[in-house]
Amino acid sequence: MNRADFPILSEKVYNRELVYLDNAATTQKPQVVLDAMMYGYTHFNANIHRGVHYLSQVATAHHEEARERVARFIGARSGKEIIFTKGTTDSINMLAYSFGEAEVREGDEIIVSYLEHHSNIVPWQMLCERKKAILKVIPLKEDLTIDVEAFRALLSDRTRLVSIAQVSNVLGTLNPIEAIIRIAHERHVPVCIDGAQSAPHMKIDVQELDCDFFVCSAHKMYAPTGLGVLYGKEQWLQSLPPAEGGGEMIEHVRFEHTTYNTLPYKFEAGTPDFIGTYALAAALDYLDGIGMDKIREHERELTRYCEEQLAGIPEVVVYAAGQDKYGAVSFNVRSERVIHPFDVGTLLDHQGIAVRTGHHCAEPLIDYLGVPGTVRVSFGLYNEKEDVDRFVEALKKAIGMLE
Ligand code: 7TS
Repeated sequence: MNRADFPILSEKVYNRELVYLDNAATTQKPQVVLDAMMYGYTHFNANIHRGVHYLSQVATAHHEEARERVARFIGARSGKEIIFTKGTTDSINMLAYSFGEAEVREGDEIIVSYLEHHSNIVPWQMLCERKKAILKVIPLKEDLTIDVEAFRALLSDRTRLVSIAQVSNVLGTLNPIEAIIRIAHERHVPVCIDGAQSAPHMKIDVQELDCDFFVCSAHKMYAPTGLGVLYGKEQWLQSLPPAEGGGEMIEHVRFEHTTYNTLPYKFEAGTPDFIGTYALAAALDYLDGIGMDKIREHERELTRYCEEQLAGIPEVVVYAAGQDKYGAVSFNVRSERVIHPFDVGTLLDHQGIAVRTGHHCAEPLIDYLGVPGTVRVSFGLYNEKEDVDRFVEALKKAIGMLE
């Protein structure tokens, strides 16, 4: 789908046509996004908000329009609820600091799940260390799905926040976040959704989900890198303290006392990536132009097809096999033993197939699977069945060489 819009996909690697199947790590950029970056630097590069001059006003207007564009894309009530950050990791760290300062005391509890990316574990661990709070972990069922009943039992009067991924970056599976949010809210516990792996693949509506916070990365959504979003319900963002100090986040600065800016600027210290936000808006226009539902169905179909093809190779073990997947499939090759995923990845790479191998920054889940890592193929909107065919053919060749 729309492959011709992505110039990098015509690159050759090792003199072969590139098959890019590492989209969960980062996505390639369509020409409209590359053009937006170039347009921004060519026509309105000037620092925003602080300038009276023409270029600064144009740059500010584009940046604020981009904020409204993001709000529409994820169904937020307004741009006041959209904080621009450096990415998902930065968003979660910012939230862990800000929420932690205001809401977490000694003996309180934060809940995450077993299959989180390190970005949704370590910032909470650091908070727990700082505050002498306790990190609790929702276990998985045998089929690697989230154990919702176990989650219900983990909630207590000391639970302050639940933070969980919508889609697993390793398994590609969709977590039951509607149930998690409903059950948490019955106990008046707020929920943060890590949307790094869902926002690129499906329509997001934070109001319908009723999550309290939602985070994602622009670079996984066909937009520039170094940019992300922290969505928070306005009443939460109003009450939480800023995580970082500096320019722009202030109202007045006196040595005796500083007062803070209004939302969303209270959380945005320093010069933001205002060219990146302009290009992000172009990426979101591009995605909506195709239609997020169409993208979701196209990628679901690709993962289904990929699993079908892998099922025909006896040495391949797919994780969470048979479950609906949103963009990613993880597997290993076993003959006498598990062949190290790095070896499989290297042999695929030499045939022009870009996949990711290792723990995918989710070591607890990989330990739970009892393997050194997995090989992960992950799809973007531009992938086609022919990419799967070329990958499967290359994998069969690799297995032949390794056995
Ligand atoms: N959360 C999830 C679920 C992710 O998949 C990732 C990145 C992050 C958070 C962190 O995002 P960042 O943009 O701040 O780095 N996941 C991956 C991956 O699976 N392979 O490379 C990066």
